Amino acid sequence: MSRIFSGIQPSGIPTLGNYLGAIRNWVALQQEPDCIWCVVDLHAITAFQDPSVLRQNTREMAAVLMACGIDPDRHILFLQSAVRAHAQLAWIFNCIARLGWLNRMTQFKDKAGKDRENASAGLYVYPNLMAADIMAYHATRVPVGDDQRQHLELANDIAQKFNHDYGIEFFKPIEPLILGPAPRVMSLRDGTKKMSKSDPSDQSRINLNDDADTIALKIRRAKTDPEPLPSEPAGLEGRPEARNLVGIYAALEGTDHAAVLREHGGKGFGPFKESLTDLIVDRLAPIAAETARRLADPGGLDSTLRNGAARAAAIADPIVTEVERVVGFLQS
Ligand code: AQP
Repeated sequence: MSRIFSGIQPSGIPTLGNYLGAIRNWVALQQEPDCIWCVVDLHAITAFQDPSVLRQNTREMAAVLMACGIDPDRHILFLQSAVRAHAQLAWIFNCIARLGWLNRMTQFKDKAGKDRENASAGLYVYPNLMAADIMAYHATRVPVGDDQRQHLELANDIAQKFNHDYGIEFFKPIEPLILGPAPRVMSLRDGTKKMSKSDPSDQSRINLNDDADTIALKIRRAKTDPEPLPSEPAGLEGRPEARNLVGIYAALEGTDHAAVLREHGGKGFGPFKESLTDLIVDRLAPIAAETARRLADPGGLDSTLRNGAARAAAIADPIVTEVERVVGFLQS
């Protein structure tokens, strides 16, 4: 069976988008024998993080993942910065990837915004580090949200060029696993923008640790349009905010847009938002409670992560040492 790898940045409190687009799928994939889950703190510092906030968010992310059902005993859960192989392989990939490839990455354009000259060099080469994360483990299946598809295509370009340049079949193609009915959850303030944990507006997202009152307020304030909900999915065309709320409802209920609209079509947003709030609170409350329980034992949490890092390094170190030998480093 091919190995599964995925990561998440501790760049804030994980959102409903992270949950529906990634974490929930990771939990389902754990029936497979060999999964590696990584809290990617090296990626997080591509935008400045206050050190004490980063430490807090990193523990919180690990606690949330376990609260959602990530199993650090049967699989591996660890912090990216604790395994040096990621940064070592990323440097080699910086020398394989072409500037032209990186220039096409839409996430860089979105995140750098208008002030491109002021973005960190790390943000620009982020996809090379992501390729290293995966290939340091010879992982071939990567569950991600739809927004990461382009980065995985670039990872495959790097793998192919490495194999070609050194005349060796070392890296295998990577397959994105884009799963579930909500591969892209959008902002509550703008239905054309992805919901992000680092969005400056807290009102744009549902955080996995929001309490019931906060969730109710955010959903009540979520942007909508004046029309009632349509009775069929075709009626969501051109209505991104309505489509997003219906999509969230469908994903949490494990159904599709059509079924949600059969039940709620024709209603105004007021009653629909109340039902949606109840559903979100019902699904997230147990996660928030379990996260709090795990955070109350930071020593236990850190020891789980250290153990995960040792097991991850035992896989990655020999692979990266072999890459270094292939490129011609004398001591490898
Ligand atoms: N809105 C989303 N809908 C569906 N999936 C999403 N993911 C993120 N946002 C959504 C998926 O979550 C996984 C982890 O993402 P990440 O933390 O590594 O980076 P990201 O994609 O940049 O996530 P954020 O929340 O937007 O973080 P910031 O704000 O720090 O950039 C990925 O699989 C991603 O697809």
